[in-house]
Amino acid sequence: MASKSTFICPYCFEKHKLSAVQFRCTNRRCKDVPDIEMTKYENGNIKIPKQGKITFTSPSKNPFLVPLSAPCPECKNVTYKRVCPSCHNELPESTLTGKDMIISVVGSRATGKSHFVGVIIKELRDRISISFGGSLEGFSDSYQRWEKNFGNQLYNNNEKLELTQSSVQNVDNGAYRPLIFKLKLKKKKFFGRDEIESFTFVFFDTAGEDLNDEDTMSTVNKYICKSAGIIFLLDPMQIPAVSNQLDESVVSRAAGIDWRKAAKADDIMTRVSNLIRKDKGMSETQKIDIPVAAVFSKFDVIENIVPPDCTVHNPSPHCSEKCFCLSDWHNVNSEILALLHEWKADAFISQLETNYTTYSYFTASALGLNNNPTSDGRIERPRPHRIEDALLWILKENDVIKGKK
Ligand SMILES: Nc1nc2c(ncn2[C@@H]2O[C@H](COP(=O)(O)OP(=O)(O)OP(=O)(O)O)[C@@H](O)[C@H]2O)c(=O)[nH]1
Ligand SMILES: [Mg+2]
Ligand SMILES: [Zn+2]
Ligand SMILES: [Zn+2]
Repeated sequence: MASKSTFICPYCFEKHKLSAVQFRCTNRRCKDVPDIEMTKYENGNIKIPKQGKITFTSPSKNPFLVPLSAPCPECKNVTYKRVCPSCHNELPESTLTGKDMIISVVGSRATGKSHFVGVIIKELRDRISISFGGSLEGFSDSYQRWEKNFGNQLYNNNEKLELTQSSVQNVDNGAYRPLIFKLKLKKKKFFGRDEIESFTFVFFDTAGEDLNDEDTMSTVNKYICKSAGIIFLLDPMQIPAVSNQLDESVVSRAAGIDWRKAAKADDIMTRVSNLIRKDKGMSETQKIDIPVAAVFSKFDVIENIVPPDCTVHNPSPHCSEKCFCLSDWHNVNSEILALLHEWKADAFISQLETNYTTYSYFTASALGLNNNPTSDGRIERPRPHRIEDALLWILKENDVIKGKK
């Protein structure tokens, strides 16, 4: 394994030497001190800083290795909590070893990003990880933040989520502060011995509002450039050739906003591509090698206008087959590409094909069939359709799971 001497924080995106990593005391009885770094990260008022336990560095002889624990200089208790020197957020092990899998979910306003993220995390934990012989654990307070910002609303109150506020105003959403989960997978070894492999997913749920100009994007959305995969959501309600075929009341319940006010998907794709090229110092003509899954969201609403013999109507086979089924994937990809052509979304297709080396088309419904929100925002418990396809494809592209004919 290649060692590295620097890391990039998934919260504030500052680059640091491994030797600069700090520890935070976890002893409840130890004194609280003003935490200027965390206050700044949360856009708080530094004249009335947030209080927190003391942070400190612990010298290491090896610049490629951060000690696992260190004693607090105040109370002498040993702590295992490692934090970023700039923002004081807790750092996962994978950040320090460079094995984070950053999944960026992007798309115009109201395309369904937050519902997608909120539901896929629940599914990963309760179903997807289990069918691949693994488990999903929240890192730090990610699970609690998922419950507060997504889970309670969707699964306890049975209400749809609000549109995400810009990270410039709200630092508590899944856009500014990513949701970090550890996925553990069982890897079959020879001689019947199982080994556990662990991956850290860092989910960013962008606010569509923040994807409207490159200046805001380059400060709040730097993570896109570091992604292991990009899930790009396309809202069929924002395509006139689709919404014209549907009942107006159905469209308004699924749309979230007036589609004429949303930025066009191809414009967002252009901005995202520019941002990545700038960050990586690439020329205009070089293609970007981050896998992009272009996903039609809200499949439940377009179900009846998609030809009935299409594979996309069937439930996703990957989890029950415990592998990524290549034949299903090929069918879905070509069906959705054909629909995009039919619906005159050629500008988006050519943006994707000229800017990226690896891309594929999918569809998903986070809420599930016959679960379009009512006009006052009520839903039944989400029962997603094919929500895992795009993510599993990204895992296949990153060699985490295998594809099978
Ligand atoms: N029928 C149906 N409607 C959905 C689904 N997912 C989202 N919606 C609708 O789309 C609206 C917007 O969804 P969000 O997930 O909030 O959209 P977003 O992309 O996060 O929007 P921003 O945060 O503003 O960028 C919701 O209020 C729902 O009305 C789905 O799976 N099915
Ligand atoms: Mg949102
Ligand atoms: Zn940081
Ligand atoms: Zn202490």
